[in-house]
Amino acid sequence: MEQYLTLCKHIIKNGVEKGDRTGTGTKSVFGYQMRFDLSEGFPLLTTKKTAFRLVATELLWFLKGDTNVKTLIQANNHIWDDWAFEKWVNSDEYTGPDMTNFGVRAAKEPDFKDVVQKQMDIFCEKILIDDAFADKFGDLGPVYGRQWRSWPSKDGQTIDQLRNVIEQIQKNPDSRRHIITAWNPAEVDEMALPPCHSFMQFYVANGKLSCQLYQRSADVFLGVPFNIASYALLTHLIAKECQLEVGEFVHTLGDAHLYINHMEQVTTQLERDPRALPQLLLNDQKESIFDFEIEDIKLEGYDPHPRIKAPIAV
Ligand code: DHF
Ligand code: TMP
Repeated sequence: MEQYLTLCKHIIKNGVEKGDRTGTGTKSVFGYQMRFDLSEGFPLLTTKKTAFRLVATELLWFLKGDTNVKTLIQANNHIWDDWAFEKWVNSDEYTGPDMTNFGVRAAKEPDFKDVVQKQMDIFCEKILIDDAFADKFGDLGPVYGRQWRSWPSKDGQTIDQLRNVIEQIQKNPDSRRHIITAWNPAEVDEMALPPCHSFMQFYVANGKLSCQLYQRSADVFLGVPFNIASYALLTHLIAKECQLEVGEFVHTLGDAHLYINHMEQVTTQLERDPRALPQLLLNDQKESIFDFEIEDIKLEGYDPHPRIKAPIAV
């Protein structure tokens, strides 16, 4: 995972200061590529503890075509809460304290952070117990799961891009068209967040499956460690289904940024030495990746440095 640390150093050295949608401020570079040989171990950061359980439950949520945070909250995964919460606090139904720009304000004011957390707890509770509320405010719009599994086509049908790609990898491995895109221009406006990891391609050579991702926007401290692990896991799952070995994960970034309020955390991380990578263990009894549950995915030998907390820009 040296490559990840090299990316951080590259942004610190060459990044330009740039404002951004969230009002936080970043240091940013445009265009960067990393390659991870998946046969060398599972690329989960060792220089800070990264919650693989959250990566895996999020990926299973995408694979099932789900777009409602209710399923994630039931799995005790809260990484998408803020973007559903935002819809609720901006709606007429919300009657609590003013939540304008709650993300930026919570990152700056500890007292306000507590106020947000209280409303967030109420929100999560309502999502879990009230189906109508969850249908209305838990759904993030036509995000990843919807586009991967049921991209709406012109004739009113839907396209299962993931199933089609798996079938083509099996039938026609040399094809140069193993593509899945989450970027649907007709629906971007309806999404809580337009897809960051937007476009992927698979490639088969020498009995190995590789994957390349184009990520248009990359929060290098918080999002990228999750994104690397998520696509590595996806590549392992598809390789297993297609009886192939794993090759490389090629990660291509568009706007690669470090948020200004993550700089101290990044510096801490850069002082640490990377450790041996863990190994991924997948349940061999499961025939299809569409049947995978969290119990079927295990990681062995993960011995990271401690977690480093950082505020997320909403
Ligand atoms: N917005 C921004 N600004 N950056 C992101 O990385 C991002 N990622 C999203 C949605 N919106 C985003 C979806 N993925 C965390 C990681 C990935 C993720 C969302 C959130 C995160 O907060 N990770 C923390 C805490 C994890 C935990 O709860 O234990 C971490 O320290 O890794
Ligand atoms: P943007 O839509 O203005 O680009 O903001 C999205 C932010 O979220 C940006 O900092 C990138 C980050 N992000 C990731 O890095 N990885 C992800 O998987 C997701 C969903 C978001």
